[in-house]
Amino acid sequence: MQKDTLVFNLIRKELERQRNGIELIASENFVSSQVLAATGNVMTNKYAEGYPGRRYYGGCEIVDQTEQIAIDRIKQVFNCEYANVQPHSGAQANAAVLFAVLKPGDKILGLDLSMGGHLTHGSLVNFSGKLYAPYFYGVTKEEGLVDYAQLEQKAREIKPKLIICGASAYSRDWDYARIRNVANEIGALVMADIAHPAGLIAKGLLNSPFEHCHIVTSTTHKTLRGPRGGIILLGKDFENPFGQKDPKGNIRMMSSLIDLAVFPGIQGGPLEHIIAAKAIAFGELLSEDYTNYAKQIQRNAQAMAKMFVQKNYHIISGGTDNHLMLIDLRNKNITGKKAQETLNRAHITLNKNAVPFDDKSPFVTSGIRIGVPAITTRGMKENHMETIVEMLDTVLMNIDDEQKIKSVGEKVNEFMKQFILYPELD
Ligand code: DSN
Repeated sequence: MQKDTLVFNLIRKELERQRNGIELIASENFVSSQVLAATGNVMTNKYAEGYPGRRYYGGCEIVDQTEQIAIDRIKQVFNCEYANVQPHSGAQANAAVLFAVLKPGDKILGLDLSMGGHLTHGSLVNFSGKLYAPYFYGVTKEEGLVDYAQLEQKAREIKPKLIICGASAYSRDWDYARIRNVANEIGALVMADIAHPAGLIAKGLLNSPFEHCHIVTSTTHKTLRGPRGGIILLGKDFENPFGQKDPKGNIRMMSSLIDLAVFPGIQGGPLEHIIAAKAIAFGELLSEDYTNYAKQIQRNAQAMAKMFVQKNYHIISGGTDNHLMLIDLRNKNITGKKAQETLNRAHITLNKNAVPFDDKSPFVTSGIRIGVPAITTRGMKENHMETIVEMLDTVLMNIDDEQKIKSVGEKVNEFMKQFILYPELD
């Protein structure tokens, strides 16, 4: 077979783009070289429907071992009783949980997408809003904090079967205990989607949902710094409250319902090469290096937020507890779309984002979301945050000056040379 230079050249260009630019997309990161190497391995050839020790195909004795290592390590990371490492993504992890605990038409209550929520928490354009009956809580207009009073009021009024917490553009910690209290009152289950802050939770830098939330899901590629994928976790396994029984007539445990929901419920063969890469990444999470990394994320985010505030940028909620911040650009008279597109030309990558109570469409938006996990992986510290804020501000304050934008782009490329990425690929 002839080497496909067309596609390999594009992969090479993407490597150069990642090396030369400043990556501020809050949901992206750079995996370690060993995780990267493992994402392209021969386990991609293997069918392994089922779970370790109980597969529908022969020849699974080796992938059984990598999958079991991934399960054991992530359980150790979060000190939890159960893990399913097969979801192909965070969306699949959430789909499996909803499939396990709900029937079509059941009510769910999640954070509104336009207030910082996730697509799979009931958005009307997503399966979660089409198959189930979605209701939403938001954030307060004044402080931009989760409106727990509204959540409680809606929970009591609507009586959803599942309350979902977790966000994709929210910079503050969560009060999981308060959500569990109202869930207990109305007999609902609580699912926490910790895709964004998972790495900080793993290291005890943010509240842990495990004590209070029945089910926890996450992606593996954001702060957890693994390959793209999802996981489902239970702090403590429990008998399913719907009375579902196994063929012997015993009430199934929730872990069993979730396993069945992932496979054969919504997925077929697991991506065993990616599960091997997850196993390696989960091993890294247990290291001292990762602990230092997680602490640096928080320090960098706080340093960056402070500098933006000094330059009169309006950060929703006034600051950050985690790895990201959401900036409302209306006082600068710039849309999120224009900011994203212009910064992109200066090799600074981030995404436009709706801000709470936004008056612009999701394609335009009034804000930008900025995250520091990727630049922290590149080796940046608090002093580098100052340089980045300066460069970003120069672009935004000279948004129609192509010469200035080009010159910031050149500075970005020069600045990034000191942060070596994947030297083994040269
Ligand atoms: N789309 C992902 C994000 O960027 O946050 C998850 O919602």
